[in-house]
Amino acid sequence: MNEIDSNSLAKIVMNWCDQLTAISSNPDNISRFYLTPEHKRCNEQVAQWMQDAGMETWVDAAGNLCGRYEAQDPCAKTLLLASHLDTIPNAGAYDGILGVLVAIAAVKILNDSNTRLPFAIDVIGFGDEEGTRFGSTLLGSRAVAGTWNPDWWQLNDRNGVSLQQAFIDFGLSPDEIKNAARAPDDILAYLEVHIEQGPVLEDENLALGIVTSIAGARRFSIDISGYAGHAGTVPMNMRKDALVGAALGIVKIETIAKEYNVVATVGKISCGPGAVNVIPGHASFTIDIRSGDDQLRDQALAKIQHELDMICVARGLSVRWQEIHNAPAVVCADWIQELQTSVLCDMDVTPYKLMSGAGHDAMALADSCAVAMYFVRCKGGVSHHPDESVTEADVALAIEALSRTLEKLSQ
Ligand code: HGY
Ligand code: MN
Ligand code: MN
Repeated sequence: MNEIDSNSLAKIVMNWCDQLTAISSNPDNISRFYLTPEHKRCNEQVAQWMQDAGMETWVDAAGNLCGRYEAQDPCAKTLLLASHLDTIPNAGAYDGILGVLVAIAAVKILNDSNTRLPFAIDVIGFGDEEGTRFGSTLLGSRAVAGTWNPDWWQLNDRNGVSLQQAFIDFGLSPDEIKNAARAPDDILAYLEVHIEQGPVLEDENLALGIVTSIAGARRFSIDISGYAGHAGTVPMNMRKDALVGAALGIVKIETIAKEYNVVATVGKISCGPGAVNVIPGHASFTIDIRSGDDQLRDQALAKIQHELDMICVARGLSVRWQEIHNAPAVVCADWIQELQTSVLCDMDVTPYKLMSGAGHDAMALADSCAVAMYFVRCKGGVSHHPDESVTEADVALAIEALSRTLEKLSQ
């Protein structure tokens, strides 16, 4: 492995990350959502970098950007190197993005040395991992896994645009979504490079890590209905205040999550009619609950649902739960973890293994093939925040590790 390749490529990848920060729906921060003009511009820009690295590119039926580097044998299986190009609102520059660009760099090393492998490589930039626009997540990777759920077509964004309409507006045909699916037999494996989004590697003073498993996540939107009323005339003990019911429920969520040692987050809340002098008649909020142990997570969830029911009964409120996402915990393939371990040992990097609390597109592809991930250290473990950062040196090691992994997979 030529040392200069990965160092010079790391500089290029960091510059690419910087360039993509400018492709945002908000001039003041990084916000790039599924099936938007920014998604299209990002696909076009990254496709150019893929083509320069010797790949044929296309946008699949789900809006994912794909780049293909052919094998020696056109009938060979395909290795998927992927991550996502969409972001949360006010995002950092590396969540998802880094994995796609590091994969392009690894292919560029092959192309520059006219090397063809016994498998093809498809680099995929998924269009929607975060679920920011429509609430449900892993939409792009689930289309590739062939597990698209037609119920999703009716999901609406905050402007009331349905996923189905957004497809049409983006130039895609909802009827053709099945064309994005990859036949599991055609896939050699799935490998993703991603920032850790946590503090462990930095704490261990390590640049890279091998992911053992990915926590399972379930997301719900919860609607509480009470009765709107005059803030000045309705006595406190006669109110059906939906927001107070939600607030008490949210505190319970935190308490139960700690009790069960799972993680649960209420990331969005709203109430209505939304006037300073009106008792809220309805309140809506989301919950994202995760654990490496799906059963434990579901036990905690059942307790939360029971407690929220009790609060609502006591206050004359009603509650409705709608599940918007359910991704079981995933275990990364042992055989690839062993290969990753030998790669890092060859690089004199401690082959540190860790679990992922964050969700990733690898979860969706686990239905189709063996999946594995490398984590890259990120400063302070900060992510889902503009302060998210990685070092060029760590990116160079990630490129080298991925390139060596391709070599070992070829043997
Ligand atoms: O929410 C997650 O875990 C991921 O960053 N989408
Ligand atoms: Mn994320
Ligand atoms: Mn991510």
